[in-house]
Amino acid sequence: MNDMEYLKSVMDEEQYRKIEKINNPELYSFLAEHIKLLRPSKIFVANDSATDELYIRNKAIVYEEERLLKTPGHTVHFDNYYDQARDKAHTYILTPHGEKLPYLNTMKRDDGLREVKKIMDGIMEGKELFILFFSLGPKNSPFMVPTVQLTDSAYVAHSEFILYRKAYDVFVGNPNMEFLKFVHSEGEVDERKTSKNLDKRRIMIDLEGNITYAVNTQYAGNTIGLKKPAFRLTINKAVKEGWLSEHMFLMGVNGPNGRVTYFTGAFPSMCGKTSTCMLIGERLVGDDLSFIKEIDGEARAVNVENGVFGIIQGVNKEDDPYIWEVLHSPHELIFSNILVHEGKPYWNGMGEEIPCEGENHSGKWWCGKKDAEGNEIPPSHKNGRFTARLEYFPNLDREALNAKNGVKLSGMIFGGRDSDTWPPVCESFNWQHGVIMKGASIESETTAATLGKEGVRKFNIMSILDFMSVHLGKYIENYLNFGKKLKNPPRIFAVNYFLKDKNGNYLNSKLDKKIWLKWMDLRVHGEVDAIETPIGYIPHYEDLERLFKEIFGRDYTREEYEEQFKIRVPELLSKIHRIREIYGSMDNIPDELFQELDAEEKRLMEAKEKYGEYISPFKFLS
Ligand code: SPV
Ligand code: MN
Repeated sequence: MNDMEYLKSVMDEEQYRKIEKINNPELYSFLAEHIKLLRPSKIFVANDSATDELYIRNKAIVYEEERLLKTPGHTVHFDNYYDQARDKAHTYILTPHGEKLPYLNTMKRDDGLREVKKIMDGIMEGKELFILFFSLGPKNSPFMVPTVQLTDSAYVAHSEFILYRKAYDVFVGNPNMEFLKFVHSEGEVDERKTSKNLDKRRIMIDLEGNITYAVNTQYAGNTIGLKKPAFRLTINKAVKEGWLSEHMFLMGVNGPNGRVTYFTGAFPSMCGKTSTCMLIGERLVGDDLSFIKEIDGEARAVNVENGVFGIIQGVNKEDDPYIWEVLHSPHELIFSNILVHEGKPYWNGMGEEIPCEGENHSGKWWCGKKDAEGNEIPPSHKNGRFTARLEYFPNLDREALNAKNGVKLSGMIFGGRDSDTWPPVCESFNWQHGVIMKGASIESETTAATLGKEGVRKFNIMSILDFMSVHLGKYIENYLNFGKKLKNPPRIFAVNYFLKDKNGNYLNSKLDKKIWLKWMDLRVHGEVDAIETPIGYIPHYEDLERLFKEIFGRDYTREEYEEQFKIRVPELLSKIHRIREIYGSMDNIPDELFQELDAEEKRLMEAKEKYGEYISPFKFLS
């Protein structure tokens, strides 16, 4: 039996006809191989029709992976109590001979495929398999990466319809097209319909086959193939093809006279990524993943996705008016791992009274309930989330989201949680300096929200380390080469929202990031000068004073400025030593990286000689 005959034998007529229309032998063999492995009892192929999408939505309810909430269109999904985040320990990049990558698990390709296929053998018996077609990036654009997802989870399928652009039509119109492949099974579920065999949870990334596998898990960061599994594949693809696949938001900053200037931003989690791209009065394009390509000598950027899988903890009416509105309107929305009481969702830090009973990620919940380890269970999980289409956001820049050639990228922003080293905003001298000293040097302090000790600095290059499926040296080299293709590369900025004084109080308010963005916009357009320091350009006091006055109507004192923007030489030097040590322990790191570190160290030493260890920005004016 050939692949088509086999597919015909396992699908009903209507589903088979949808597959037959595509006429892509690679798709047929991928489907045949995996259907033989998974052995689903039923198969549904979704095209781009509203009917097929509704079929999936209904199945999420029928299979009890989601439950209806009171507000029309809203549902809730729960993951297993111990399946609430990406499982780094059980995620493996498959390499031909098990070659190591720093910071990530790797496994020999053959061994990894054998292991995961053994776990997945017959795993869909009694279940329905959904076959789905989407595009990463805008359809029929230079950015488009077509994808196929196989999953037995209607929740995963439903989430993808919210988060990505439907692309069955692209497959039908383009036989022999290359595509990425994602295979997921939630495995056996318990009475709450959550994945049960977490000890056999695996996420395998097969770079060579352009396939990812996820099994015995439901948490979206593991299972939604198009999100983080695909990201490991596209980082590799981008490095091979000379473009950038990044863990970055994409936003437009409104400037004078209706001007819009686009920026991407990379921040480790809990460091202000969402709050920056959702800033009141600015334009949202994407909150998590960007593709950046050179087109006609310009850097152009798109949002990889079409929706938001956002953290819900702490979302309240005052600080997050746009998200709040999305969460309180009757349209399609999935809440996950929040508290439900009488059909209403509640979450930690929502600014409203939370009832002392209901159902959450631990099952039936009451105030003071403890888990098996004796830890008190909060009303919602700290990684509880919402899944929503971007089109619902009042701050969406619709045109930018749908632009086939993307938007012109004028600036890239890098930031981490840093209590004592970087100033609030600083512009690099040039592309190479920015790539190395800002992006490749990101460190972030651990918070109470992560396991382990608080305040420990963790290296996180471009905030992409969890997904770094290629050698770091290759990744950096690709970045440096990318800049060389551009007539006028994006400016690179570093921000730090978390500077503290000696008493541990934050030096900036949460809102100040808006001022830094407006300053970046002015810099991009050559409308303000800046002060040259050993680490890059920082704002003049007078420009910030004016911006604080214009935007917040408040005084910004010389003392505040001086304290925030002083150059902290000892901390900056220690950082250079740490970063040098990290890269020094790896092979094949480009020389340019060490040259930039040495040059910055030298500039800092000279400044220290001249002005001392903690240097007022005013000193650099003379
Ligand atoms: C992140 O952790 O960076 C996220 C959420 O965007 S997840 O989908 O889990 O990766
Ligand atoms: Mn992310």
